[in-house]
Amino acid sequence: MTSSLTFIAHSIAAAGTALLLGAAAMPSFQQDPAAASAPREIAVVASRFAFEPARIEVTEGEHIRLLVSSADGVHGVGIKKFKVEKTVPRGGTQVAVDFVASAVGEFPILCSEYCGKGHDEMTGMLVVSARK
Ligand SMILES: [Cu+2]
Repeated sequence: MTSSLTFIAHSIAAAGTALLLGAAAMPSFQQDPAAASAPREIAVVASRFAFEPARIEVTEGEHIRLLVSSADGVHGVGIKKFKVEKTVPRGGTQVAVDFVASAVGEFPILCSEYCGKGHDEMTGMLVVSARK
């Protein structure tokens, strides 16, 4: 019984929906907030031609979930270092992008879908600082 509940909770987390509900229902998710099990969610809005926030600061080893939505047309979000590559549809639907910030440094966040004449300038920066 316990293992099937755990499986269900993991399925909810993997689907990227109702994570907070899942965490509330499953106290095991909250036993160590610093641990990698519960991702840190960061909302990002893509628009012509910028990401907001343009600079995202995280700590090495953190499990990050970017919730990316578009304020206008189709965009993409790409962070090559962490093999992130997702299309962000028009209409404001949030796309969940999960990764572990496993390397220290500054990594460009690029729009991976051509979105107009400012597309090439549409960049953000993921800043991963060393764990203290
Ligand atoms: Cu774009």
